[in-house]
Amino acid sequence: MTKVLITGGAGFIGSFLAHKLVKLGRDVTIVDNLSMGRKENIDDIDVTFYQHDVCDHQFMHELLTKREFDYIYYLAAVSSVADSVERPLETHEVNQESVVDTLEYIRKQNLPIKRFLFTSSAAVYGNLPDFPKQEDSHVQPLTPYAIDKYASERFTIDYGNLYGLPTTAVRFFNVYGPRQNPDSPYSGVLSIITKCLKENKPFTLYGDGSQTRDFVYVDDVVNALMTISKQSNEPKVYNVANGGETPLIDVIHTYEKISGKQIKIKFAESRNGDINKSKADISRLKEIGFEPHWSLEDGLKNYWDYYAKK
Ligand code: UD2
Repeated sequence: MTKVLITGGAGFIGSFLAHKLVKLGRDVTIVDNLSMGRKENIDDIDVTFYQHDVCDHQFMHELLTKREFDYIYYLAAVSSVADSVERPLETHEVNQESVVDTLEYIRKQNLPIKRFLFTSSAAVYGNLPDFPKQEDSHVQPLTPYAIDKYASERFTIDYGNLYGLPTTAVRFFNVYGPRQNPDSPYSGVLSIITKCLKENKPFTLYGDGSQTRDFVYVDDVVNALMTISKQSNEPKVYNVANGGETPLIDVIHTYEKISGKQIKIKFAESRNGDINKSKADISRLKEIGFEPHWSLEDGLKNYWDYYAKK
């Protein structure tokens, strides 16, 4: 049976990936310290779960040797940019050192992996004018989070180029869907809007709502990861996005229609460093056979239905 490790597998994206892989009959192991993830995200699937920190190198080494995974999806991270600005050294240990340590251990021990996939972020592109963002557009990592994501992504690719490890990295754009944790002010904006709609609470809109994002539904993200990990090509980076661009205010109005509810908007100053326009060029992903299946409207419908049913 194919053995898969998902670090961060109890989190929002990781748990969707775990559900899909279990459905496909894979033997799935999850390492997650539950700092952002939740155990209930994976309670209903048959996985081996370790509540553990990926920074515990000894633990990770023993696990990697014992299980000899075929596929490793590296999603464990401190995903809050604000947190990385507050605690650059601690977040660096998770967002970069743990990744390099894992790659190095695989190299030194000659572990027989089929694919190591690291999840990076559109944050690496920063605020430069290149548009839409292509994988070889200029980068401008502006925060410790973005610096670590970029460096880990480069290490991942380099371990492929220098030592022949089968590696890949992806850059996530604005992923949304059920189970995204809305509890931090820096959580995905759609998880916050969903919570406000559900609880009839006002939503604080930073800026005038004209800022655009490339929103991609979590189901499409999982399909993109599956498509990418099947490739046996040289180490590459892929944008994972929908390839569309929607102003935030339009998203809010669409969601209001779908939910049949009106949201009370409190306008506030734009956030420091907020990006005005974001959109991915996903031709590289399309070249290997991926097509996004979820329009923003369908994704939002599914998202809302998930809560309506609960
Ligand atoms: C995303 C990533 C972030 C980093 C960044 C790089 C998420 C959740 N965040 O930030 O980690 O990679 O891209 O570019 O994927 N907003 C509001 N009200 C709120 C919350 C947000 O108006 O309560 C606005 C926010 O100011 C921004 C937009 O909504 O203009 C999207 O915010 P976000 O935090 O979901 O995502 P983003 O693209 O800023």
